[in-house]
Amino acid sequence: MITSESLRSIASLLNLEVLVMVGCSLVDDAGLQYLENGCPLLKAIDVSRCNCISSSGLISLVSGHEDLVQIGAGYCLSELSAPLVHCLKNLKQLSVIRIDGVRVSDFILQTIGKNCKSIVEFGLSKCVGVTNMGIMHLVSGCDSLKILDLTCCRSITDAAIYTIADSCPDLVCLRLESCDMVTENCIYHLGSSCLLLEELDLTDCSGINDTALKYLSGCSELLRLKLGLCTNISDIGLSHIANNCPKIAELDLYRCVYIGDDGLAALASGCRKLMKLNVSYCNRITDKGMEYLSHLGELSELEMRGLSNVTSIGIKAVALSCKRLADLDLKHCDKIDDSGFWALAFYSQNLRQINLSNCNVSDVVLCLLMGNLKRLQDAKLVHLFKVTVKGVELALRACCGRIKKVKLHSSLRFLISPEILETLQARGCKVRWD
Ligand SMILES: *[C@@H]1O[C@H](CO)[C@@H](O)[C@H](O)[C@H]1NC(C)=O
Ligand SMILES: *[C@@H]1O[C@H](CO)[C@@H](O)[C@H](O)[C@H]1NC(C)=O
Ligand SMILES: *[C@@H]1O[C@H](CO)[C@@H](O)[C@H](O)[C@H]1NC(C)=O
Ligand SMILES: *[C@@H]1O[C@H](CO)[C@@H](O)[C@H](O)[C@H]1NC(C)=O
Ligand SMILES: *[C@@H]1O[C@H](CO)[C@@H](O)[C@H](O)[C@H]1NC(C)=O
Ligand SMILES: CC(=O)N[C@H]1CO[C@H](CO)[C@@H](O)[C@@H]1O
Repeated sequence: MITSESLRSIASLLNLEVLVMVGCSLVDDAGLQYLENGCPLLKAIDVSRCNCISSSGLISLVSGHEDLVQIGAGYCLSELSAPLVHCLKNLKQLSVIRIDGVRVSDFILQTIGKNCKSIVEFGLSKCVGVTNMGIMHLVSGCDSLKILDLTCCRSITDAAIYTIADSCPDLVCLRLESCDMVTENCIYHLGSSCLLLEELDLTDCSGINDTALKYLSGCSELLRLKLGLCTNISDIGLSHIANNCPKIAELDLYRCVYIGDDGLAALASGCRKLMKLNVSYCNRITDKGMEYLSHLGELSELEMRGLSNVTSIGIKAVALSCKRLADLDLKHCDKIDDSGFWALAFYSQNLRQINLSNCNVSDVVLCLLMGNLKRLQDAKLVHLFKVTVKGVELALRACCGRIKKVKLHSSLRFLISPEILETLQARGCKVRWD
C-alpha cells in the first residue's frame, strides 16, 4: 500500500542510507521525484518490480544522489535507456547494479563499461539483448568486477567468457545458468585466469563435460559450484574438482545421471568442508556412496530425491555419522524402509527440516520421528501411502508446539481432527496443503 505520497514522508528521513521498495507497484515517477531532494545520505536503492516507474523517475532519483553505491532495478523498466545510463557517470561510488529482466543493448553496455569503472557487481539475469559484443564492451571497462550474473543470457558463448576471464582477474562469482553454448574452451580460460573464483553456476549448461571440470579445477578457491542438469559429467570430472578444490562447501549435482559412488568417494576424501550437497536423481548412487558421504562431518544440507538404489543401510550410515545434518530431502527414496527412518529418529538429532514425501514410512516410525527430533521445524509429509489418518494425527500431536511448518496432502484436510489442526495453528505452526 506504499504510494508515491508515502515517499514524500520517507524523503524527510535525513539519515536513511538503504531504501528497499521491491514490488511497490503504487509508486510512480512522482514518488521518486520526492526522493530526489530528500534522504541526503542515501547509498542503496532497490526499486525492483516497481512497475509504475520509468527511466525518468530513476534519473531524478540518481541526479539527487551522487553518493549512491548500489542500484537495484530488476523487472521494472522495459529497457535501460541511454539518458539514464548517461547520468550514472556522475556516481563515482557506484559499485553494484542489478537490472534483472530489463532489455539492454550493446551500446548501453558499452556506455556503462566506459562510465562506471568502479562497478564491482553487475546483475544481468534474464536480461534481453545481452550479446557477446555487449559483454566484451562492458567487462573491458569494468575491470574491477567481482560478481557477474548472466543467468539465462542464452546468446553468450565462449568468446564473451574469454574476455571476462582476461579482463576481470578479481572475479569471485560468475553465474551462467542456462548459458548452454559455453564449452570447455572457455572454462580453460576461467581455470587459468580467475584464480579467486569462489562461486560458479553452470546449471543446465549442456556443453560442460569432464574436460571442462578438469580445467575448472584450476580454480582452487571454489566454495560454491552448481552443476545441476549438466548431464554429460561423470565421476571422472568430479574427481578433478574433488582433488583440487578442497574448500568447496556447496555442490549441486541435481540430475547429473552419470555421477555415482566413485564420485562420492572422491568428494569424501577431497572436499571435507562440504556443507550442502544435492544429488537428487543421480540414480547410480547406492548404499556404498552413502557410506562415503557419511565421512563428511560438516554436511548439513542433503537433497537426495529419487535415489532408488539407496536403502536403509545407506541412510543409516549418514544418520550415524553426519551429526550436523539439519536439512534432509528424501522425497521418492522408495527403497528406504522403517529401519532407515528409525535411525534418523534416533541419531539425526540436529534435523530442522525434512522432506519425506512419497516415502515408505509407517505410522509407528513416523510418530517416533516427529516426536524424537526435538529441533524439527519443518516437515513435508505428502503422499505417505503407508501412513493412516490416525498415524498422521499421532505424529502431529507428537511434535505440536515445536513444529513451525507442515505440508500435508489436501485429501487429509477434512479427515484430520479439526481440534489437532487448531491446536497446531494456535501454537504457531503453519499447515500447508499440497
Ligand atoms: C554430451 O556430449 C556429446 C558429445 O560430446 C554431445 O553430442 C551431447 O549433446 C552432449 N549431451 C548433452 C545432454 O549435453
Ligand atoms: C568434452 O567435449 C569436447 C567437445 O566439446 C570434446 O572434445 C572432449 O573430448 C570432451 N571431453 C570428454 C571427457 O568427453
Ligand atoms: C539442489 O538442492 C538444493 C538444496 O536443497 C537446492 O537449493 C537447489 O535448488 C537444488 N538444485 C536444483 C537444480 O533443484
Ligand atoms: C539403480 O537402479 C536402477 C533402477 O532404478 C537400475 O536400473 C540400476 O541398475 C541400479 N544401479 C545400480 C548401480 O545398482
Ligand atoms: C514399500 O511399501 C510397499 C507397499 O507396502 C512394499 O511392497 C515395499 O516392499 C516397501 N519397500 C520397502 C523398501 O520397504
Ligand atoms: C526441493 C524441496 O522442495 N525441498 C524441500 C523439502 O522439504 C523441506 C522441509 O519442508 C524444505 O525445506 C525443502 O525446501
